[in-house]
Amino acid sequence: MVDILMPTPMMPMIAEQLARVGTLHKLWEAPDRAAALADLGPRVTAMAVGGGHQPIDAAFLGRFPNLKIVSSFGVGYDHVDAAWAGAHGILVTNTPDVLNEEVADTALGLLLGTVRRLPQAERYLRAGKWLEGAFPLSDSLREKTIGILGLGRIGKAIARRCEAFGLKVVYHGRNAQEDAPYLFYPTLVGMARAVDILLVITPGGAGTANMVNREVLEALGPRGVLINVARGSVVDEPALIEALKAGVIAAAGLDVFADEPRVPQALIDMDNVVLLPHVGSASHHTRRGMAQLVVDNIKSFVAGKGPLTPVAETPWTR
Ligand code: NAP
Ligand code: 8YV
Repeated sequence: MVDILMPTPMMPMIAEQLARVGTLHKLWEAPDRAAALADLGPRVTAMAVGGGHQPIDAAFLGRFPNLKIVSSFGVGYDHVDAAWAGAHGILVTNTPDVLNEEVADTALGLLLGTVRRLPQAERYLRAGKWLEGAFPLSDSLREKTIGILGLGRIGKAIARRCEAFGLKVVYHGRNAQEDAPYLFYPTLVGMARAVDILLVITPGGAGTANMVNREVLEALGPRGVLINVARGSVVDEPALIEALKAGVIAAAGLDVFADEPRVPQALIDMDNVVLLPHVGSASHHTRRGMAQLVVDNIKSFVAGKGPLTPVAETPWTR
């Protein structure tokens, strides 16, 4: 039997199924964490990790000399040091594709909510203010251009929805994509200058840290709207707060933050932002699909068939 470690709680269906694949160790239930780690360290060959806030870094991974696979919940895996894992022969898997449409739906909901000020309008009604007069007119999606930073699997699902809403779609990434029917901007600042809405859906991590900085926000301009459904780390959060306060941009819709679940009070206090608690993929349907993929990666690996969805840093040759 393989020994499988789960460092933090995950969806019950993951634990139930993994307990049938091998001996499952729930680290958070151990009365003495240090003793449990010392005991399990050499035995653990597989690990299932949440997309949460505990970093699965080199210091942690280094405690498991026989670890072969880390199956991570979520498509983004910036909480896992996949480069270190790859260099030490450990596979990392994530949960791509099964969440594309859900996250794209959330992104469009956040976009509409932010531009049309729907949460603010709802608060207005609940506060009884409609009796005193109509809610003020809002900005509109009509005749607008949206720039997508990160035209990947989810970015493309968002782009298709934006087209249906009549938006003009353009994009920026490290590479122009020949088969994408949208205008490519080779620089982020150049794209920000040209669009009304900047929507961020890249991976997090060092490669994208603080990409959306003061210069980009200034280029987006005083009528510009920022939507971030990627990672908080992609946006310079203090610069964003300053930009929103000073009218450098008009509004922001944020599903992700630099230090989740802590959200700066300055953002909570602002009326020109819409804030969501990282719910991009958070439906029963989609979370079940992601959970199943976490299990299936480990099952497939244990059965000698290799991982189903290895990340780029830990390629697998069948
Ligand atoms: P993906 O298919 O790998 O797409 C990522 C895109 O980002 C690619 O188009 C890539 O294009 C671009 N990119 C990567 N590094 C870049 C850089 N340094 N500068 C500019 N562009 C860069 O990933 P996905 O499946 O669409 O997921 C994207 C991310 O969304 C995840 O990693 C996660 O962080 C986030 N996410 C958030 C939620 C949520 O709940 N809010 C849910 C799911 C995912 P190039 O290679 O051409 O640069
Ligand atoms: C998850 C996400 O909510 O897949 C991702 O990258 O951000 C979300 O779908 C998160 O990973 C789980 O906490």
